[in-house]
Parts: sequence; structure tokens; C-alpha cells
Amino acid sequence: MRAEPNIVVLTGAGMSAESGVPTFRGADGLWEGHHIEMVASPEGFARDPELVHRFYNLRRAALNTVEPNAGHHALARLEREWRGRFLLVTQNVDDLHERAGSEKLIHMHGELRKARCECCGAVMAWNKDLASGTRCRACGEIGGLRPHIVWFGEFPFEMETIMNVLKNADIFLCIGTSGVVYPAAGFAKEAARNPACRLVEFNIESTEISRQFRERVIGPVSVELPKFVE
Ligand code: BJW
Repeated sequence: MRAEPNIVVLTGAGMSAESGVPTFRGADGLWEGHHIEMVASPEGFARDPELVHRFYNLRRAALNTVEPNAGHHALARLEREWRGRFLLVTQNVDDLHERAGSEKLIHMHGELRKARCECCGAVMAWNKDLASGTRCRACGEIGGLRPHIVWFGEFPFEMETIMNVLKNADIFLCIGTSGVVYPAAGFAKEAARNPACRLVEFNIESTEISRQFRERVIGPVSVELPKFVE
């Protein structure tokens, strides 16, 4: 291992669960009776844009009622104190990592507090509700705005950067994800191509990808991450 090892951290919905943000596949995994694929896909948006806007409007508004937990703060501290390369890749669309102080951060599945115009391509900060009749602040068109979110069948953001950094990872931490959604579910395999890479999974239970990890920490992130970072 390098004197100043490179670390890559992947987080999923379990990271924010203790802050009060619901996970996707807990309980019955449904939202108002709809499967996530029905509301988080281009087909779902084409079929019923108001339903999809409502799903994201509710989740965007809910961000005002939640705070980062001790796990988010532990990762921000790890970044501040780490001397090698550090990258945090999150599948989460909330803003709890940045509110805890994380800076070297990629939102591979997008961000709830941004909107994108399908007419002009502009991406803009967006904290209000979206609807089919909303006007784009950049081009003035009505009806082109959508949540800046990566839906099923769409290409996650900054994949080239992520894959390059993973190739050179000495440590890969995989935190609070069920490991069923690709390409993120394949990151451990990618990091493991370096046989010296330390692979650690943090979760409250076993996942689809647990067997790929050389170390596993079972327990809630708010307890286990501060201990790990100490
Ligand atoms: C705790 C905890 C605590 C709880 N402490 N832990 C067949 C095979 C392979 C792939 C495919 C396939 N058919 C289709 C695909 C592709 C598809 C896919 O993977 N589908 C699978 C469902 C099969 N993927 C895509 O379409 C992606 N794009 C793509 O593949 O493009 C082509 C491409 C190929 C190669 C390279 C690059 C590109 C896009 C995926 C977009 C995902 N979008 C969503 C919704 C949008 C965001 C939003 O609305 O919020 O993203 S789906 C949803 O799942 C969300 C999440 O980011 C994502 C992952 O979920 P996550 O984070 O794992 O949450 P949960 O709920 O599943 O798990 C929580 C975990 O936390 C659990 O394990 C708990 O135990 C744990 N936990 N409390 C510690 N306190």
C-alpha cells in the first residue's frame, strides 16, 4: 500500500436512514403503492409527470426537516484528515454529506435540490416545488424542467472519474447500500482488481454484495463510522 493511501467511499440510502430519510428497499419498498421503477424512470415521467413531480417535491421539502447524523460528520472528518487522495461517491440525492462538511463528493444519482431543463440542458439550483407548468429560469420554456436525478435506464454522473479513481483505490468503503442497483453495485469488484485493496462494507445486515468484502462492519452508521474514523 502507498505511504499515503487513496480512499474511495461509496454511500447509499442507509447513510441517511438515521437522519430520517427513508431507504428504498426497506419495509414494502413502495411509495404511495408505486414501485420505485414507476416513479424513477423516464417512462414513468412520460406517463405521469405530475406523479413524479409530487414524489420529488415531497422528498425535496422533507430535506428541510432532517440533519446530518454522526456518520456523515465522521466521513467529513475523515476527508479533512486524510493525506492521500479521497473521494466520496454517493448514490443519495439528499444534501446531508455537504451539510456535514464533505467537499470531495460526487452525486452519481443526482441531487434533489437541482432541476434540469430538457429544452436547453441548463442545470440550476432548485428549492421550490416543480410542476409540468414550471418555467425554466435559463431559457424561459415552460414544461421542460425535470428533477436533476438519474433514473433507471439513464447514465449515472461522472462515471469516468469514478472508475479512474476506483482503479487506484487502496481502500474502498461501501456504506449503507443494498448492492442491487448497478453500476454502483459493481464498484467493489472494480476496486478488488487491486488485490491489495482493503475492502470494507458497513451495513446493518448482509447484502447482495457482502461476499465481495474482505472486512464487514455490522451496525448503524451513526455508531460504526465514528468508531472507524477514530
Ligand atoms: C443501513 C442503515 C444504517 C439501512 N446503517 N446501513 C439487470 C442487471 C444489472 C443491471 C440492470 C439490470 N436491469 C437493469 C439494470 C440497470 C439498472 C439496475 O441496476 N437495475 C437493478 C434494479 C437491477 N441501473 C440503471 O438503470 C442505472 N443506469 C445504468 O445502469 O446505466 C447504464 C450503465 C452501465 C454501466 C456503467 C454505467 C452506466 C441507473 C440507476 C439509477 C438509480 N436511481 C435510483 C432512484 C433515483 C434517485 C432517487 O429518486 O432518490 O437511485 S433507484 C434507488 O436505488 C436510488 C438509490 O440511489 C439506488 C440504490 O439504493 P440504495 O442506496 O442501495 O438503498 P436501499 O434502500 O436499496 O438499501 C439501503 C441499505 O442501507 C440496506 O442494505 C440497509 O440494510 C442499509 N441500512 N439503515 C447502515 N443505519
